[in-house]
Amino acid sequence: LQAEQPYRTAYHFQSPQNWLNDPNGPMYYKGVYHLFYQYNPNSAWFGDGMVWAHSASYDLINWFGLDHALVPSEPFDAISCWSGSATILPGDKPVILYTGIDANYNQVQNLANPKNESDPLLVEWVKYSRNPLMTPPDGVKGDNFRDPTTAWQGPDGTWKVVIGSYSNSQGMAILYQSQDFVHWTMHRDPLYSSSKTEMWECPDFFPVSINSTNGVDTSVENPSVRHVMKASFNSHDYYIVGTYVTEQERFLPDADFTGTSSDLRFDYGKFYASKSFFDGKKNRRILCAWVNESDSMEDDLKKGWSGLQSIPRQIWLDLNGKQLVQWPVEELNSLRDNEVYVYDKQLESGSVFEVSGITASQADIEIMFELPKLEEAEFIDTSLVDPQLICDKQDASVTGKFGPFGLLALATKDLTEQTAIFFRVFRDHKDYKVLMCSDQKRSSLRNELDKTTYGAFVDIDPQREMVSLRTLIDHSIIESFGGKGRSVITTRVYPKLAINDEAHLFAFNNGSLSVRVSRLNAWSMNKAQITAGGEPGTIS
Ligand code: DQQ
Repeated sequence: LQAEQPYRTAYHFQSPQNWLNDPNGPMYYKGVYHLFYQYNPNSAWFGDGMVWAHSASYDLINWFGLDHALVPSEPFDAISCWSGSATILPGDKPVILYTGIDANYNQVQNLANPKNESDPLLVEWVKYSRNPLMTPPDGVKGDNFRDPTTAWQGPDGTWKVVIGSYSNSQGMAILYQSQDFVHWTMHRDPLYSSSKTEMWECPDFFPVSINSTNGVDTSVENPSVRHVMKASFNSHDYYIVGTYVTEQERFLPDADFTGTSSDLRFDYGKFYASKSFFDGKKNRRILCAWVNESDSMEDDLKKGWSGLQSIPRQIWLDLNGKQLVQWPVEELNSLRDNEVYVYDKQLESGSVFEVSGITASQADIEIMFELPKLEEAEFIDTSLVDPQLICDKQDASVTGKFGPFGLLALATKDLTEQTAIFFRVFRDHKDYKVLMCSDQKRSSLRNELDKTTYGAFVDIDPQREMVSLRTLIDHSIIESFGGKGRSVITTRVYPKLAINDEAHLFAFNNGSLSVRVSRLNAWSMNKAQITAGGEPGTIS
């Protein structure tokens, strides 16, 4: 099958057929991880009739399918069951808040409870009879009111939840409060709003520890945490870090959204509608997201499927307090096999070397670069501020001084096909700037693919730290973590020739100065056991 379907992945979550998008209600409950997700049982395209498909896992990597958890059935979700979140209420009682598209195509918020709380698989869900709990308030259009977050509880016991919206030319998180999780009142002001943003989809609001990579549960509020507000719009997941003033129900970000390329994103490539949850098993916060296709809709019909889930990532606040850091969950390492490594290898200007001995279409690579004579780096052109534009203009074929150097993934032997994930290091006054790029221009001989270049600055000081990259390659998806997870770029590529056993992996340096690979470790990745919800064999 892999021969006929070279773009299917081996260790990313995907469905055997049809369309999937947003992760919904991820949670850890009684020893089991749950992933619900938006799924169209009828087509490889998005459409009416969206359901919450459901898979479960013991390790976030291998998944087994369960019956659909929520399907359109009632007036309050007659057209579709759209995105939402899970909250675990005191007494270990999980509940779901989700958006129903009602019979009039209005967006309303609904509650569902497990039929049997003692079942760790939470297979059956019962919709609350008095749904909907929230309907579009005055001034909010019926199609601008969706995607409830995980709720949190204030010190006085009040429950709070935010809903994504758009009103008065501002994207926003509308705040609702409740004493009993059933009767909800809208707060006077949104928890946060911004005129620099469009409609907010899938907001997420959660605390992060200021001095630990450990996660904290969503209701934690004390001086050792700060808060993150994330919103999905403009095809990306943007976030701001700030202080949550519980008594006033205000979120005070360190810096507002600006609507420019300097806004922080979880991922500077393809990664949308993400959702995080607190994993009480390992005291960490986990982030997962939908990664859509870059081929045409006709291709999706031909393939019969569309959409992947990212590898779940642990997420925490950088020690500098300015941004988040992400790293694939450690459980992914259990799929690593056949390690090959290279230590202390000089990469002269213009050199390319093949990393052989692994399945290059299904691999995990960690590489660290040392830059001798750092002071010889070229000065950055300060008129260029948008990293994505710099990466596009100065793509992998354009020689600089330090850079481009990095990896050529899913490449043919002769390099006609290649996806280049690379760095450039610039001087900026007395400091340095590290640019990370993912260049898809030569990723496939096929046309009619979206081959947009992606780029981001990586907040590391190359005087103190090596320039590092971890890249996960899985047939048609490449997830790259720069600077130990400070900037992440995910991309989708569809090589024509560099598929399966014909795919190769190289390290390269196309800069005029030589760089040193201090170390490279690469692994073939085994296939994960994944069955999606609603398939034959599903547990019901
Ligand atoms: N996808 C869902 C919506 C959400 C959007 C519908 C984000 O609830 O706003 O599938 O991708």
